[in-house]
Amino acid sequence: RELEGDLRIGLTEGEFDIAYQPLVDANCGSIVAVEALLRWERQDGKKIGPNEFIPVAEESGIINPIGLWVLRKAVCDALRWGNVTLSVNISAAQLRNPEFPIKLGEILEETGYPPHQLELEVTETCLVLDPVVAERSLDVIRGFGVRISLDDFGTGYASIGFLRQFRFEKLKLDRSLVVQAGEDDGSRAMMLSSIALARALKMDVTAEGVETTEQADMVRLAGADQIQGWLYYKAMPAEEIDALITKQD
Ligand code: G
Ligand code: G
Ligand code: MN
Ligand code: NA
Repeated sequence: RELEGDLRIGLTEGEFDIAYQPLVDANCGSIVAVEALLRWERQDGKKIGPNEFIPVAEESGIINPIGLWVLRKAVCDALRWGNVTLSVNISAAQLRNPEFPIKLGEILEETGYPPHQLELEVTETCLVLDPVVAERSLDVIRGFGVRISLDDFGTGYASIGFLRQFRFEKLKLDRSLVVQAGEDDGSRAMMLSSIALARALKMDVTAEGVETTEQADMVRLAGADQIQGWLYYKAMPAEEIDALITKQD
């Protein structure tokens, strides 16, 4: 309860910020996208991670204004980054909110951000709780030209039918699957067949949490389109992305 009140104060007092983690093209290594990752530093200097506060924000509903703040801020930052794709995490409570697609449309219109350069990351739990509402919202969002990616794939139970039903534009292979694929044959088979399936369904594939060159080689050979991980870049402030992209162009 206390954290919930602090989240409200944090939002009005400007305690939130966004760090961006680049995604690189698996073959040439250039930055093709960035993922927005929410950061919270309270007045007293204490940093609290999203894994801790997002669940509280979801339960209390304050994730809705926070999520819109993230979208607006990220889109404004990303306007400076040319044709780099912007990826934003969306939680279940946001997707269940019928206002969400309307607000998203307003943000796109007010900022003039190109919708096809925006990607929303959803997780399986976002969709299984209320698949009918979720699918309706996703249809509206896709109508704007925004892409949808399935985050954390390999950690849950997402079935083949599920992938077909929601026709995600991208699959993000979870770090745990990438790590395990380098360690045992069963996990490796899962990683290989997940990528093959995604590609057969015309989805883009990003491998997450790549920390070693061995993992990078493995997922590249398996057919991943993009790689995200500390081997290349950690999440960083917007100003550092400005500099990286200026250098790359
Ligand atoms: O980098 P990191 O520790 O920040 O992220 C931890 C988790 O928090 C990830 O699962 C990520 O998807 C989630 N997360 C980060 N930023 C946001 C956000 O803006 N909205 C939502 N809903 N989740 C986020
Ligand atoms: O759940 P989601 O994929 O949205 O969250 C991404 C999370 O993974 C963030 O917490 C981010 O900081 C973290 N992350 C990104 N790259 C790496 C990596 O190479 N290694 C580890 N351990 N974590 C990573
Ligand atoms: Mn994500
Ligand atoms: Na993930």
